[in-house]
Amino acid sequence: KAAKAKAAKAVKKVEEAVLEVREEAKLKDRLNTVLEYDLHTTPEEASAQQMYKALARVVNEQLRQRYIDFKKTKEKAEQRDDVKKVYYICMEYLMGQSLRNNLFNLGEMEEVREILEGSGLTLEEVFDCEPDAGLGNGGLGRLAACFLSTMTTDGYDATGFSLRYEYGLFKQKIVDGWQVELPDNWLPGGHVWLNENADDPFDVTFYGTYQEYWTEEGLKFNLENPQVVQAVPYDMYISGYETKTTNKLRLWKAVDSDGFDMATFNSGDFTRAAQKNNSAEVITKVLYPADNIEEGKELRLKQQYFMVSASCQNIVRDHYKIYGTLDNFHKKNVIHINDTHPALSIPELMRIFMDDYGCSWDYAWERVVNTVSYTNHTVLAEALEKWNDSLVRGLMPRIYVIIQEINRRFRDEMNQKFPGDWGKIDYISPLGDNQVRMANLAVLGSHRVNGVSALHSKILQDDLFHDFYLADPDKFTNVTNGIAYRRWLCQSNPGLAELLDETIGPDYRTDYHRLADFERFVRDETVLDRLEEIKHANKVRFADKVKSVQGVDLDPDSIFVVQAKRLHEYKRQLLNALRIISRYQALKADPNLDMRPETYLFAAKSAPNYYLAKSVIQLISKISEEIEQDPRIREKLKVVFLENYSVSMAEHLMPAADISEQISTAGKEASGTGNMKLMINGAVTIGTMDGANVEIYDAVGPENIFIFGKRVEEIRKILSEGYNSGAVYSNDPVLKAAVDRLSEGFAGMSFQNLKDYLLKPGYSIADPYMCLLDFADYCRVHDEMFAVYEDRRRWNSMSVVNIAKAYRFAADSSIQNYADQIWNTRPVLSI
Ligand code: 4GP
Repeated sequence: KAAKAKAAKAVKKVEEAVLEVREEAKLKDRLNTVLEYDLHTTPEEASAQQMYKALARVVNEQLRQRYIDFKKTKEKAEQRDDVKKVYYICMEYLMGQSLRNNLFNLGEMEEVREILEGSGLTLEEVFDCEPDAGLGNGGLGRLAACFLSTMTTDGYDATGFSLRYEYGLFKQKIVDGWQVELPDNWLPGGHVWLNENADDPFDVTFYGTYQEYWTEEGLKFNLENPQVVQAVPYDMYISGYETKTTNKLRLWKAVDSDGFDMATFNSGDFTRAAQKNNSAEVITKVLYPADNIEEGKELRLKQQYFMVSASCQNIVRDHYKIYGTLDNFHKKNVIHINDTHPALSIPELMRIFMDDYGCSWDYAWERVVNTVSYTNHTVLAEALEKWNDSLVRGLMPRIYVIIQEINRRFRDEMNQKFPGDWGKIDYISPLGDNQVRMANLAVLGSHRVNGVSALHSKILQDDLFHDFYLADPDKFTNVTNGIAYRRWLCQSNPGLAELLDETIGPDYRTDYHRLADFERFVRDETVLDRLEEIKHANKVRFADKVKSVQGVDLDPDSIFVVQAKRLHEYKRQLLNALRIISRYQALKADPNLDMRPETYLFAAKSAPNYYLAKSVIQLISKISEEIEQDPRIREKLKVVFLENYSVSMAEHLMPAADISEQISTAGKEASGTGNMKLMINGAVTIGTMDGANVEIYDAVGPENIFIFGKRVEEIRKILSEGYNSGAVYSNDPVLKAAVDRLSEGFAGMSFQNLKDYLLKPGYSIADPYMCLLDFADYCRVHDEMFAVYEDRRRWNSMSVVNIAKAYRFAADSSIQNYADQIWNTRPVLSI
């Protein structure tokens, strides 16, 4: 029996090998066909660009086929009670490049490497031809991308919805230290991944004159002369790692529904004919380049409703097609709204249920609330969306009427809970002060609300949404963010991935818990030495990259200190800069200071109209410029502002970092995910007790992280007593010298404005994010950290613990939590 089983196993293996060889041959044949017939070249003569295009087409075709195959699996699951379709609606998906990711997931990287051998091209050269799909700003958009990819690997039936922006996040150029924005025209290289479905559009209605009237059947309405815009879907297939599951990200493009107005054009009014088209198509022209900030512009609201309306119509239609009823809508679908941007899903679903499917209010409301869930991503007051009533009413008259009714019923309900407490009720209502408050709408229209780290979720309950929490505590929960570690570790850091394969075995690639096994090697000298070599090699690789794109030399033997994230006051790049200034001053005073050379790497984009953030970029650039002019100092201290931070740059940067700077004012960073990407690549964190840093601290223990600064409660207390940055400044000579140096400036440019910001009236609060308050502690802990860095054995063992404990921040864990606590669903396929 045993021999038989063995033989059967051997036969199966041979069959698999044969299949693989055939697949490989197929891949090669298909590639050659595309090169020959579509691009009119040969594998030997193809340029890197042509090779990228051909490979992308072949891979996209493969994914399309897999998507079709997976549909059959999904259809079987439609009758299961424990499975729902997950729809993740988000204004941003920061996808980055796709070719490497897809080849890696499909297990085709080595085959393609071999195929390329004959062509004289390297994989890297080919990957470099792909523009990043930068359809997002920062944390929120990258999280959506990590989640969609992880849901796919983990076998969920998941669909992402967003917009097909013609221009992604701007390209950043630094000119004389100042950020300049250039358009990111990504489609010429990126559209190969977008599969147009011109036959399946939806109509989205704006404006019009709205009138209600009574008939025998009740209240009816009429909308005259609306603008109807067509939403045309473009599907990007999403691959998962070692799985048959294939999902899609559906991106909507706005198209003028009447087509081009030929009559007007023919009558000679060329401009008006073109303008009419433009007014529809401008909706999906460009991504708003602001992160953590409200953009109260009409076009932004139009974008939101356009995305929401097309997506919700699509979801309801597909459901009805399968089941022929909406009775089970909430049992079969999850609609997750990522931040408040898609909150109009709530009234839009009500509209579709009532107006298109003839449902009653109560029937519709029960289904909508039980389908929708909402994640909050920021507590910053300036990021909580509020829209003027008149804007909403003018743009979406029917939706406004529905929001009014939601508001009326909600206030009645709250009056039962908090009788007569109108102050409270006014505060949490969706309508008030002539505004539509999107956060209130999102909370009351969802059955679950979550924050993105334990601390942030607690702040939501205790503070931002406290009254909602009192009314319905069970609605609130936490799901800590996570990262797609197969991308951020296995793909970006092949050296480390190989070491993990050798030490703990490759199972960690499919089961994130296994990563924890790496901690066993915390005292293994061979492993620690390997880790040191891998980090060094990554630093060399990164230095080469920086040299080629920016012409700057980095010293791989220096310490790489990295702060990479959007530029924001609360993230406190200015605190980092102040400390660097004080380092510079110390070195100036004593150029012979015995120290290992330090390299400070900043990567950050600022919102285009955020003047203060742009000043900070300029400050960093000018410090860098001045230091470069001093040969004695530049050997020891180097500051580099990396231009045009993007997902693909992050993929090179994370593996090369020694130190991860996570220094936001406590209570302000909802979670952070860069902290997780750096940690899993072996960097050690210096940070405040904020966002997910708190959980990193819990995971690695106090001896493997460097914590400084005031805690949330301390900050609250100081603020209530009145924070006086001037007193902090006067009492600390090192700090004072650094701040004073801002007026004198760097490389001939004064930064008096930043000194004023930190100290002076003229700003309503001086130093609102308390850089000065945390400065001394920051410097003290940094010194400690540098001292520990010199103990290479200890440092590398800290790295081991950070890598091992990062298993807690695998997006797979977050997705499992969403599925269990919020969505109440399971995978269609298990890995
Ligand atoms: C970001 C938060 O600032 C960041 O802490 C969090 O990790 C990320 O969302 C994902 O949850 N918020 C935004 C935004 O990007 O635009 O509000």
